[in-house]
Amino acid sequence: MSVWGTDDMMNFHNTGPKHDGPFKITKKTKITALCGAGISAESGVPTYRGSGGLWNNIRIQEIATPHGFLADPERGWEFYGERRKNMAKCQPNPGHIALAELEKQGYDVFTITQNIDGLQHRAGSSKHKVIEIHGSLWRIKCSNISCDMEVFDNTDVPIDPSILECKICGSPLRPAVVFFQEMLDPRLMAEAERRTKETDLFFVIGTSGTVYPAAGFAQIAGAFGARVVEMNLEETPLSHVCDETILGPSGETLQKLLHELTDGEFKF
Ligand code: BV8
Repeated sequence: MSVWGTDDMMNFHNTGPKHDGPFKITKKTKITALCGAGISAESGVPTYRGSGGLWNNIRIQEIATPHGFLADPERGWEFYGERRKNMAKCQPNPGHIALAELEKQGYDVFTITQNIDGLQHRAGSSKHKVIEIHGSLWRIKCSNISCDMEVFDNTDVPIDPSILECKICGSPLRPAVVFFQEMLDPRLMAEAERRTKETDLFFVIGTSGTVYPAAGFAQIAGAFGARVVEMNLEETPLSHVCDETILGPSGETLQKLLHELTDGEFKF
């Protein structure tokens, strides 16, 4: 596994456990990107951990768990409403745009994002090419798991508090995101796993690799023969399962790498 900066980009090589020697991307290469908050950091969306991280200032148990949210939905919506307000001002950055452009230029690329900010869709990636594995802050659902109210889109900022009660069962409505201690959608998990297992090139972009089961996709990809390339500002607990770790902001490193690996064909 090699750790090197963006200026080594030109002599892209691989000393990872499974793959060695340079490689190229063609239109037949199956590419999958597992993304975390780091890919949105350059858009102004705060990350969760590290300096300025969202989780530094709140007790996760009280806000981002089902029982914590239900104990005080008003406090929950204060936290999530503030995040919606900030996210609404953010634009996709070259990291998101590189993945969307890769699809537009005819490459076989799929994104599994842990992010709930909707920026990969806004960058232009097709809906069926992005799995929001931890849900979306722009969708709302009933907190009562046995209620059959449909999840619905809502991008109002600020959100009208009078709508935050379920019309069917009277329970509080909540953001359609995956809280801690909550199962991920099994259909999304199955689709993400299927795609990961058939991937040739697996990017791990801007994630601390601390939250499971999402972080596990990097291991699965490697185990099923993919070349795993991490892009981050620093090494992470996933670095040891990656063939390479490229240090630098993903808004710069991703497009440089893709340009290099397609012999200059990919550019935007
Ligand atoms: C579940 C949505 C079954 C809400 C989130 C003990 C060990 C292992 C696992 C567990 C455990 N105890 C409990 C668990 C399971 C738990 C878990 O993994 N906990 C961890 C913290 C120990 N997982 C769960 O609970 C999951 N469900 O397992 O169900 C179950 C059922 C019942 C009981 C138990 C288990 C649900 C997990 C989903 C939680 N939801 N968010 C919200 O956002 O409010 S978590 C949150 O973390 C986000 O989803 C986020 O996406 C995710 C991962 O974080 P990252 O995206 O990686 O962000 P982070 O800030 O951490 O890192 C940013 C990275 O970017 C850094 O590395 C930084 O260097 C880099 N970076 C910064 N700038 C840039 C950059 N890189 C490149 N360029 C830049 N410019």
